Amino acid sequence: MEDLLLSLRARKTYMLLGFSGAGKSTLVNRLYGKEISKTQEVRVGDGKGRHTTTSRSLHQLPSGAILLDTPGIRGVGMNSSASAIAESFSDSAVLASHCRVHDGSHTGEIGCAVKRHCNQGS
Ligand SMILES: Nc1nc2c(ncn2[C@@H]2O[C@H](COP(=O)(O)OP(=O)(O)O)[C@@H](O)[C@H]2O)c(=O)[nH]1
Ligand SMILES: [Mg+2]
Ligand SMILES: [Zn+2]
Repeated sequence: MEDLLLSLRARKTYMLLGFSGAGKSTLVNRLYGKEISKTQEVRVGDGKGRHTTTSRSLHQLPSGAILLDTPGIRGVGMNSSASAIAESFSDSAVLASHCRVHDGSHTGEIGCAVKRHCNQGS
């Protein structure tokens, strides 16, 4: 815990990511030195977390480092709206507007600007 605390720099924000019940909020509390984020026993039966943390929350440690506690993830999917995806990946959306095929899959069409950019590795 001491090594972890020392590695967290003031004015930097660190995000805790992990499955529900992994111990993210417990870690926030330990680092802070008191109970500032609610934790919850994992469910008896399947041992999964209960999603006690339902929203993201920012906690500033006495050292000035900032922790972002998040609700656990049970899975990751692309279930947001098309506009939300376009917003999140706006760089790709701009590139896609330069593709020769306008409603392509960007997986290998001739003249695909997205693919070209990815292949450049930048
Ligand atoms: N055995 C063990 N239990 C832990 C550890 N860290 C957290 N827990 C327990 O795991 C449960 C879920 O912790 P919580 O911090 O709420 O998980 P979160 O959903 O990732 O925020 C609680 O009952 C904690 O007391 C750990 O390092 N070891
Ligand atoms: Mg939590
Ligand atoms: Zn394309």
